[in-house]
Amino acid sequence: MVNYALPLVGIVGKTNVGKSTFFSAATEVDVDISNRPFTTINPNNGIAYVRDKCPHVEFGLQGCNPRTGFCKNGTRFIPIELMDVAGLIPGAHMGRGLGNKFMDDLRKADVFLLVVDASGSTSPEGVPVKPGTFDPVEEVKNILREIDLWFLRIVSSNWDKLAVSVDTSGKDPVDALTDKLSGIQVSRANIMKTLEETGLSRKKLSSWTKEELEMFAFTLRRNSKPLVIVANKADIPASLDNIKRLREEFKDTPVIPASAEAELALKKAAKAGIIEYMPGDSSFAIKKPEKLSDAQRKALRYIEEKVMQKYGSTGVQQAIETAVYQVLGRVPVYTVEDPVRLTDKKGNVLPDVFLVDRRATIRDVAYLIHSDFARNLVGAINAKTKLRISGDSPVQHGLVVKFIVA
Ligand SMILES: Nc1nc2c(ncn2[C@@H]2O[C@H](COP(=O)(O)OP(=O)(O)OP(=O)(O)O)[C@@H](O)[C@H]2O)c(=O)[nH]1
Ligand SMILES: [Mg+2]
Repeated sequence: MVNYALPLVGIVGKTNVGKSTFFSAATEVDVDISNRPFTTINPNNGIAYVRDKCPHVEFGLQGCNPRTGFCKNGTRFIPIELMDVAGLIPGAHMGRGLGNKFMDDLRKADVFLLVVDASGSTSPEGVPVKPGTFDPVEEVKNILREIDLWFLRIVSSNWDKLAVSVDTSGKDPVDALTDKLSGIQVSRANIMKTLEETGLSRKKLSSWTKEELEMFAFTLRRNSKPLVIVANKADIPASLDNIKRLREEFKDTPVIPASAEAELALKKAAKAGIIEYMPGDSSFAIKKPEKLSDAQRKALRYIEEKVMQKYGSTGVQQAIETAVYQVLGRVPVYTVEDPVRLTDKKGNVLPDVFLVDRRATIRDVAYLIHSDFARNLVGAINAKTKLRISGDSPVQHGLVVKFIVA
């Protein structure tokens, strides 16, 4: 049994901006959606996918047998975990709205999708208003501040006690901080990087000022919870100009225009057999135009004109892939027993694929299967080149590999 953690992508944002719509569109899980603040209270968990060109095509095989996810028209859909939580409003850290404690549900997230109402048609409290009334740039700043303050709450809890015990016992502060923050998916490397960047690596923990603790928490948040900005409600015309401004303002963060509502409608129409549509596609085809109601025809025309022609896709699939591939730097690696037929022992074609860090080695992938397996690894075969490679070779996107074990 293969056991490995899927990348966990957390959806955060102001209340009533379309987070649950995005979640539902991506996972096809039905959840509460409505045009009022604080519809979601408890977190929603589901499986979404990143796409990859399935290697079975390049190898000239008829198809494949994924153990998880699926393959359609030569596109492999590889599972990831998606989580949708309650919405934040300014002052959440002081308990306004639903507060920010529910962010703890997202402490294990590897990356965040920060969903923003690009049309500016919801107030900072999530109340619906005329498009263009509010500024999504301010909205992103507000949410980043609330996420930072959530981090600060975690970092500073029991701080004095920790600081004194580290300073008096001579324990390595990096070890102590790594232990303390393991619950929020912060690595040792990230803690070291953050200490360097903030100039705090040589300063005794008990002598950190309030400002230094804040700087540490905020920098650590940036280093350990990278994000993608999802400029949602892009179908509303007021969004176009705001998306430009978001890109100018947040230069280091990908900004993906999206219409979660359009993706949800297309997925439902495809399920009902009304249209032909694959997630992430730049268009859809109506199967039986004569069967459409006027309302359906109008809705599909709206999506075609306001979303597909303008942005090239609904952005939902693109946002998830930007988070997993570009920001997190994961790459798909396929493992097989037979490097010619690309099968496992039972004859399943390309059954397993792992989303691993692009800096991983072949041995690291073997570890995901079993530690004994990795220890006894003597090399591997790259199924595409049929060449033998060493366990220390780096992985690449789309690598198909057979392990050689002593
Ligand atoms: N025009 C437009 N409306 C959208 C889009 N996505 C979501 N909405 C609408 O926005 C409203 C809020 O959607 P939800 O998905 O419930 O928002 P949320 O962020 O989960 O809200 P809370 O759980 O209450 O914080 C609903 O009326 C959706 O139909 C979109 O892409 N375009
Ligand atoms: Mg919601």
